[in-house]
Amino acid sequence: MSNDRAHRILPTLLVAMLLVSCDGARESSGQPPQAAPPSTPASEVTGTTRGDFGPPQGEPVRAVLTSPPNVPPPTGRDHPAKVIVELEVIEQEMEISEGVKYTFWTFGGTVPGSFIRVRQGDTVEFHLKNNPSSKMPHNIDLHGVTGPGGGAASSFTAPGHESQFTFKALNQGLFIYHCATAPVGMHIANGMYGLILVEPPEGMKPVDKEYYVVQGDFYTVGKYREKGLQPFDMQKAIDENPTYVLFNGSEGALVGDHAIKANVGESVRLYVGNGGPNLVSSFHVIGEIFDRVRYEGGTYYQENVQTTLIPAGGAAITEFHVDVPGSYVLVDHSIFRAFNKGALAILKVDGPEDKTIYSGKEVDSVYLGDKAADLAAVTVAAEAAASGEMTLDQQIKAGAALYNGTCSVCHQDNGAGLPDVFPPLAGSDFLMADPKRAIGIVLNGLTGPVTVNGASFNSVMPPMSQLNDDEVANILTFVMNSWGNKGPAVSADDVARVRVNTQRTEGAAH
Ligand code: HEC
Ligand SMILES: [Cu+2]
Repeated sequence: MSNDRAHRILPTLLVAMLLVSCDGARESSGQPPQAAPPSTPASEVTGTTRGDFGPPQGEPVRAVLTSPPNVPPPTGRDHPAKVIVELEVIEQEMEISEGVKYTFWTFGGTVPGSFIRVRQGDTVEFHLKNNPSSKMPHNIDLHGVTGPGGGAASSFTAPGHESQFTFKALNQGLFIYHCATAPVGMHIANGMYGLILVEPPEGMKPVDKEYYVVQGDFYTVGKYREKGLQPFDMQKAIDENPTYVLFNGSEGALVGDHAIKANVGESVRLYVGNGGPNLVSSFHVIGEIFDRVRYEGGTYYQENVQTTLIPAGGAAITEFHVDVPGSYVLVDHSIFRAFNKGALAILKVDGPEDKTIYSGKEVDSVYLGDKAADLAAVTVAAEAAASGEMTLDQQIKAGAALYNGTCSVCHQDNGAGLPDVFPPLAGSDFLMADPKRAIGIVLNGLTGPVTVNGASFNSVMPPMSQLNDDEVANILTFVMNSWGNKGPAVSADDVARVRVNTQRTEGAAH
């Protein structure tokens, strides 16, 4: 028996032995999700079956490519075909966060790149174009390709050129593709990845909604949400210290009007990838349980899963039903990434309540924080500040948006605080007595007894030094000019001076 064959048969034997030994084990668990094609011998019914179903039949077909979060329709074929894929590399500036631009390198103009869907056994004729406006050469390594470099060796493409190679999609599954041109890490960090689904011969089980989501980590010279065009930071990338961790390449990609949607009672399938380049994803949907996960994008599935691990350069297919309306939050459950680096997306479910499943009180702000706010005012202020024409009113509006979800959780929406716990900011004599001191309070936090308007507090405010200078300035300007307060405007330079002159212990955030 050849090594290769042993690999294929051994898992079958092991599964068979396990099933025999644990009487009454549910037949479905760990079994292949779909029946094998009729022609496959029983001994070969494992996920490792390679699907060479002979030469392509019929006229060549052109693959339908879609931009995220959309997924192409099923191939709907019962025979192998020749499938032509045309993908163009485009380097372009796009928004990575509200008011923050980044020069992305893309497959098809989006991050992740276009979704490719073929059937196991198809012969894929791949055309890679590199737009004439590109500055860099690029290529493609598809993890669904059997052959050296996954296509990379045959697809090196200079700006304004096109290359072509052909492969047979032997293995079914969900695969990452990415650029593999040196420096590889930089090409991936700039957004050069996407997913290719190789359907099983009998197709995927029909569901009501399918979506395409890929996580990636990004490295900018500026701090998180620092406005303007941000260059790539090679040292942060080497240190694996991302500024942003994002779904679909932008903080705004899947929130607000761009949230993915479903209706109560529907089944949802998410094709989820992780482009990396560095981080592993603990993919979770807050408020949902995956009925099934085809972990690692392979053939086997796990059931009733809370969080699934998606390696860099890997994928998973998650399936669930939505029973109750509301906002479901997709996160990387390495949770600082969700709330402080952007790894957050929304699935908005509409339809009637079902109080037998969930009582129905929905508080969006618990998990959404400032993502529920409209941060456009922040961009307006940043642009005005850049041209030296920011008005007090613009700064207050930007500060209001940022206060919401940042300070409001403790000091409350109306600035009144909570008796004995959080001091008021509205009408605070302590705050207004020394406006500059407030900058230090936000950057470094506050502990120990304080007296505000005659009431004493002795609690802890955590340092909020993750906020950038503009954000602190805008928030404090808003706070000092709201709810009856009448104070000065705080500038980003004021904040920068306090930040620089603050001694912090080794390792503390700046
Ligand atoms: C996690 C809760 C929490 C958050 C979030 C928070 N604070 Fe505080 N803040 C406190 C507490 C508690 C105190 C009192 C600390 C003490 O007793 O020493 C305080 C005190 C203050 C004070 C001085 C006392 C007063 O009422 O004038 C200011 C000013 C202030 N916070 C501003 C802010 C601003 C601006 C933000 C948002 C950037 C913010 N805080 C976010 C809990 C919080
Ligand atoms: Cu590239």
